[in-house]
Amino acid sequence: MPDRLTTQRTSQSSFDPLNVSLQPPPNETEEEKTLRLEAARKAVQVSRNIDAGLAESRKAMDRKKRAVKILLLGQSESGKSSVLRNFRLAFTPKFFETERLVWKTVIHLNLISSIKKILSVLQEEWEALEHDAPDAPNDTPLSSEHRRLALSLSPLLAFETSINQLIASDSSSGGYTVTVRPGGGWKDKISSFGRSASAPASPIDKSADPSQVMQVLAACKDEIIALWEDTAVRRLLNARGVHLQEDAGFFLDDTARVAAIDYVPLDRDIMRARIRTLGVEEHRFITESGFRAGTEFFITDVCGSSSQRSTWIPYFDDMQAILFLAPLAFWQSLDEDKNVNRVQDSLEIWREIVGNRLLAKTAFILLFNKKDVLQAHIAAGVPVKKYVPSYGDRPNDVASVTKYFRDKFSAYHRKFSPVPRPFIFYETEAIDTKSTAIILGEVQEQIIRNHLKDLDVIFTHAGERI
Ligand SMILES: Nc1nc2c(ncn2[C@@H]2O[C@H](COP(=O)(O)OP(=O)(O)OP(=O)(O)O)[C@@H](O)[C@H]2O)c(=O)[nH]1
Ligand SMILES: [Mg+2]
Repeated sequence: MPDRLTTQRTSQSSFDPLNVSLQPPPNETEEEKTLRLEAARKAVQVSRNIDAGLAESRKAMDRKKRAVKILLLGQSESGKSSVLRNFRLAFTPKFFETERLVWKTVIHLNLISSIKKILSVLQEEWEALEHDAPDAPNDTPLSSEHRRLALSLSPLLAFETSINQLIASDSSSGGYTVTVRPGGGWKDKISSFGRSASAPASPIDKSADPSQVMQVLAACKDEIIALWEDTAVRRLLNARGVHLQEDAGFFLDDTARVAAIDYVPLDRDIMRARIRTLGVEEHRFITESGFRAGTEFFITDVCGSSSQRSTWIPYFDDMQAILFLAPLAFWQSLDEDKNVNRVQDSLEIWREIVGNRLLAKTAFILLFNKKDVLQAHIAAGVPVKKYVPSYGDRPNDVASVTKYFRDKFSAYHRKFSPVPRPFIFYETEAIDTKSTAIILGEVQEQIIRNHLKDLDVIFTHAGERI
């Protein structure tokens, strides 16, 4: 009885070369026939798999086209990753919850980084004393008690090195900022320790176990507080220009809470944790809550360091919106170049980005982030004119400073945009999750509304409706 494949083939045109090649050879044995049919079945299966794969990738492309794509830009430490964390807290709270304990390890590393800085200042002081002539006057504020404290805290440094080796990129070792390998793999590495019931195999593994760090931190809690609250240590830090309170990821004032064994990071702690983004990270998620729950987002977060900005360009294509983070830290220079004022740097990037033709259809949303830090500096009387002479004799208050810089950003936006587009601007404080959630809700709504409008146009032209 002819098989189905043979029947189909014979019913088609005999001029089809494929058809001809699939014809059974003359004098085919039963065994050859079985093999041939098996090969044909496999070929059909392969072809179906390819079709399914193509359909799947077409669907994925279509999904990506409909998804909302946002690019976070701005200099290093402007708050891009913090805004992303706020986004996840506001719109994917269940997912956010699954990562809460991972942040505990990052916060512990931030705390140890601050301790490491204090210990290195103490060490420098002791080394300077050793190099002084024996009869030189010894006016160091440090005593043997400081040596004891430093010694008792030194094991923390070994833990920090081990955990960094576990999660960090090769280029980051030895610094004070937590830097992880690109992608989310580092989070799995931290979580896997918590999940594993068995003890780690080697001593290095053991010291990289975040729960071990937790134990040691809890045991050293009183020494950490004593060191940080010591007036001689504070004086020495001031004398050397080390202002830890101004550092990103500063948790020394919260040691009693953060180093407690049962510490669970608060939302605000997670927003204050510092972890430098390396490379470009694309985060895809579907919103669980909010006005338009179920919307798919692709949010791309980048590294803001000057040397990494060329890596942003490939991600310009097909973005609905750019959230541009620009803290008004007029008193600060870039870490990577002390001669460049931070606000001037933000303005330069802004000018280039708004003028980029690849982004002509992209909405720009400017966030003057770190509003709280600006308020604190203005309240402390830091004069804008000293750092930005063109500010002149305008009033040294938050409203005037904000207006001054907003006008500059707005003028660049108007002058350099390839097409006219609205200037959208917010003042934000990414460590305040409530106010940030409200702003992100508005931003999300604007972006989605524009995106749906665009999609409608695209799909109507193509003859299909979404
Ligand atoms: N006080 C205050 N701190 C903030 C605010 N926004 C962000 N931070 C902190 O600033 C530090 C840097 O923020 P990130 O979000 O890591 O900065 P980033 O732009 O992603 O930096 P890179 O990854 O290096 O490009 C973190 O410790 C944040 O907690 C804010 O509005 N106020
Ligand atoms: Mg970042």
